[in-house]
Amino acid sequence: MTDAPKTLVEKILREHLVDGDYAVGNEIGIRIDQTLTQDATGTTSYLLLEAMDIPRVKTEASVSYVDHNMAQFGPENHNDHLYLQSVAAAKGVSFSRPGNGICHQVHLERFGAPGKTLLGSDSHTPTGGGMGMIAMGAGGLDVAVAMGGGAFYLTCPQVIGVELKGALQPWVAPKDIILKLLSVLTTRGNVGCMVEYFGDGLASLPAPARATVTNMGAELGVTTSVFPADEQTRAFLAAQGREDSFRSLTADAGASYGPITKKLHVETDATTIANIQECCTDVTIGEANADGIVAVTFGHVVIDLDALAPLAAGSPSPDNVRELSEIAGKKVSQVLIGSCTNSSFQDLMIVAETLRGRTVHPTVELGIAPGSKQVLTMLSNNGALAALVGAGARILESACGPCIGQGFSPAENTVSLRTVNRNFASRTGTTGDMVYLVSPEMAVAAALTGEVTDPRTLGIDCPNIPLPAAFDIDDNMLDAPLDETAAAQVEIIRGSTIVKPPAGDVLPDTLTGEVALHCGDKITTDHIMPAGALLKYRSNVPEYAKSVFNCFDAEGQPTFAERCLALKADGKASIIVAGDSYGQGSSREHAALCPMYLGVRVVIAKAIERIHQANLVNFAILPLTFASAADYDAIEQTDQLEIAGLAAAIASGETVTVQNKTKGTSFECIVNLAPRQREILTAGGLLNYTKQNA
Ligand code: MIC
Ligand code: SF4
Repeated sequence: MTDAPKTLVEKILREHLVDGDYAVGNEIGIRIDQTLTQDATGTTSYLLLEAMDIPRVKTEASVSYVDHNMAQFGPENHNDHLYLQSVAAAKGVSFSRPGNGICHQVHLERFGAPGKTLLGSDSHTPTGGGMGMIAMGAGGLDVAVAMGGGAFYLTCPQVIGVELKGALQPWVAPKDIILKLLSVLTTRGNVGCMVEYFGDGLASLPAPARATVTNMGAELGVTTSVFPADEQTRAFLAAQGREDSFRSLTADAGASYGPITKKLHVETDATTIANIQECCTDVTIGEANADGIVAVTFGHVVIDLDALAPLAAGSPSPDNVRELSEIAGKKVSQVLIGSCTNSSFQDLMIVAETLRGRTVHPTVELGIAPGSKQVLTMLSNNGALAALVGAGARILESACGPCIGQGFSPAENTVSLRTVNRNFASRTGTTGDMVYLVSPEMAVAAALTGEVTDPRTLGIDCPNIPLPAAFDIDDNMLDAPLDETAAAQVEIIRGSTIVKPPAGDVLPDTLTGEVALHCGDKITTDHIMPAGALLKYRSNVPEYAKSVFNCFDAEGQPTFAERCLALKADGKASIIVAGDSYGQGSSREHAALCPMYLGVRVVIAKAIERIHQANLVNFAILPLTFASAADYDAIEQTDQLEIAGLAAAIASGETVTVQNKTKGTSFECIVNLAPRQREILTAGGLLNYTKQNA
């Protein structure tokens, strides 16, 4: 018997398989070749690495980046940087110093390599998929385990095939590809899948363009996205002086994708269903059930690049995708070009050449944050920086900055066009913000006209910016790992604002608690654990935890944190009840760690996103899903709940009964845990589990 043709995903995963059987839906453990951390999740990750007594990392490459917490109001950020630099030196980790750039951009430039696995404590780690890597986001504790040589556990994925045909037309951008895909797959219902790109359209897409697509693929809620490694990949690696890292990698001829089934609502999801019908092969739509839900099945997605037009996604969700005709002419008062999605050399050269000799519209503030020191150096050496500055752009540092609400917040009731990947409510730092996620091409058009403008109508020729034959390479801001002797001499610097994170503990067999919050669909990690000006408290859980769910706090009323701490003092657990897609967005484990500190022990939702579910388990919070959506409506905030027989349910149960003492009712919840997650919860969290299994 000959082997069935394999997808690229299957090939790379099989090469790294260390535990479990490769079958879709199974839990599998894979070897991790590379890790990355960034400072906002990194301090916790390294504190946990230290708590696990791991003397030195065992990966091929582990890199610690500083790019998020850069504002430095008070000593917290700099304390973190010094801790991170010293702990990296002590543990054999490379350290990318503040100023060297955004983790994903720098990793792509200097470390990405086809066929490797990469685990990062940041949800946009899939950027590396643009170079044929299986690159995934995870909580910092999972990354710490991987740095220690432990396997990473994931659901063996269903592979969603995306065929790209033709070639992008002038002023239409890689960003439009991922926005189009978001309009088809949405941010919901893709947990446990990976996306794989193929088709003749790949030939004209350079690696950084592909990286834009895989970066924002995180918004689909898939585990990662991957492009084959081909001549474009080789050219990028060669231009980075790293051609020796190249390896050609594609799916086998005849590899098949799908069928993929999505459960959608006939009325509220009507646009998505129409988009699936327009863009997918072999679409079938089942009968609607009593709740109006239909099963929509398709083979693979096809995107015709020749026919693609510029798109935009409006607040508060990256899948709120709009045709330009719907929003053209809207006044724009702020434009931000940057972030790990769109700040490559080619992106910023298109912007610079469009702005050259022109002036930013008087009613617009334009901010530009180059993705890395390499990008900024090249713009400065070739004169493009002068064109940007000359046109009136405000040059921001090479870091996340405004993307995570660190400054450049828009004025009230104004529209901000951003090339970033997320437009969750208030992420900019302004309540009620109105953000459109767009390509650099569309962003620069609005910067010139002061309104949402189709760049094809500018009357300017679209600049043609080929991939450079050689990038400027200078790794002087990248501290190489120390050898073991030198590492042993390093003293780890710990400022007083760095507080040891709390560990989890075993859940009681009978849990009594109160519904501390009843919230709706699409609650993101930015709702749970806001960043922006609070980001500097990442290394101090008791301080940061004061702001958990602060978007739901009402003036003059006790905050969510205060209510939870009062329940904890009373010996009661806090329980969160939520709708669909709970925990979307970031990998920040603080969205589990801080609630755990407050006494949250259970989350009951209609559905929970992958990284967040793993973080809950790692910090010994039980994730449950409603067996019937009607039970979500019947439960209210402050209801008293009791769940008995938890130990057995966690060990092997498929369901658990929840008594609602306030209403005198009971309902069933599904215990949807992989075998290893059951063991982690039984041990009282991943830290305890890892110590027990060391
Ligand atoms: C984000 O884009 O939301 C972040 C900030 O990069 C997060 C990580 C964090 O919260 O520190 C992410 O994407 O995982
Ligand atoms: Fe940084 Fe924004 Fe990218 Fe997150 S999405 S890593 S905050 S640039």
